[in-house]
Amino acid sequence: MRLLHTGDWHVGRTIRGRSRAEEFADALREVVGIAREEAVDAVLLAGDVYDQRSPSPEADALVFEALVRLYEASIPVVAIPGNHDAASRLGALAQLLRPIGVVVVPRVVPPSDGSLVEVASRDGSEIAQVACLPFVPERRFGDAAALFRATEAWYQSYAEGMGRLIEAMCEPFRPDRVNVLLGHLFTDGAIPGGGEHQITIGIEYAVSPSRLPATASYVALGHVHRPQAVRGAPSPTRYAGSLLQLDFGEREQTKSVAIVEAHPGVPAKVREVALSAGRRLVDVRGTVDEVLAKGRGLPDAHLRVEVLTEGPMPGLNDRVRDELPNAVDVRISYERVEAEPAGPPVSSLASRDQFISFYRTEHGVDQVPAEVLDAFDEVAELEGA
Ligand SMILES: [Mn+2]
Repeated sequence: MRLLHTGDWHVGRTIRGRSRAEEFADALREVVGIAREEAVDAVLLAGDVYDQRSPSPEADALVFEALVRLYEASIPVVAIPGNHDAASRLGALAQLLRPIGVVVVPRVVPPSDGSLVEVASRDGSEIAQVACLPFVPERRFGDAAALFRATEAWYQSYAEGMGRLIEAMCEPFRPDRVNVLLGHLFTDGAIPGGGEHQITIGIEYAVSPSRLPATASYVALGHVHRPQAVRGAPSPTRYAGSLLQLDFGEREQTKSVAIVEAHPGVPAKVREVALSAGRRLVDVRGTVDEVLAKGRGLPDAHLRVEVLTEGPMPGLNDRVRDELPNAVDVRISYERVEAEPAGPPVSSLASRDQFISFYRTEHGVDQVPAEVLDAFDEVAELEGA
């Protein structure tokens, strides 16, 4: 059978406060299109469906539309929450989603209580059993472990416990089935994409790839935003990566979905299908003229602009933003002059001299530009200072 593995949609994510709804709509349409063209038997959605625990109605509409389109194409979906999703919210939605072929396993439960999801191929010749392992926050690990016959060894570390949890979740794997583990977790050695929350990417959360099941046909992971195969795992294992370049750490990454050809008793074969939807995130650096020229040549990208100048240039930030409407981040950079040896305490100065002292330290310059001082005087006058 053939499966499409995607995850880390993060629908609702903005970039420096700007909506990316159109990009999400395009990217989700592209994913649904690939699922149809490839005639996949199911979609595996590996968590972080939403960016926020309380998503906006707009984000909901985008996700619901994608799920309904898959239903119309008779493509079932198996989904788990990631660390960004509210498991309880997805759990409530699960009831509504079930009749349209979307099975959500919102929290860690033993296989006999619903975490092992069966999906048949269209022709009925093969059956996949998907062991669903939602993200387990460290503080909740005890609750998850308590559902199994956890021994003391489980509690030695998160990684060790997760290894045992994975083992228990995959225990029902059978050689006559396509066995899949669907999880949202961080494996040791994975290269972060840059848009993840750092706190959940770290050594204490890292599960050794060797703890992933050897009996799996395929392991479909979410959490890391750079699409990649996981080295050192006993079965074919991948992070699908995110849907869009979510932050500047993810610039230059081609996003993709994985098409998984799986049959019982053999390791799956995996193909990456690149996504073209969504704008690129691009760094632009140089003098004012350089950044404006480069930026005008990239009208479809979200730009992070760094302007190199000799010193502070009031109004430059606004000018760059005016001329490059797609600049989402503008910084002015110049070399800072070494701070002067301390004079009298700033608090003993008149407000104008306090401001001059502040400005010189803050901007690392000797002279406060005349127009800035004029502006200060104007404000000071209004304030009656
Ligand atoms: Mn994520």
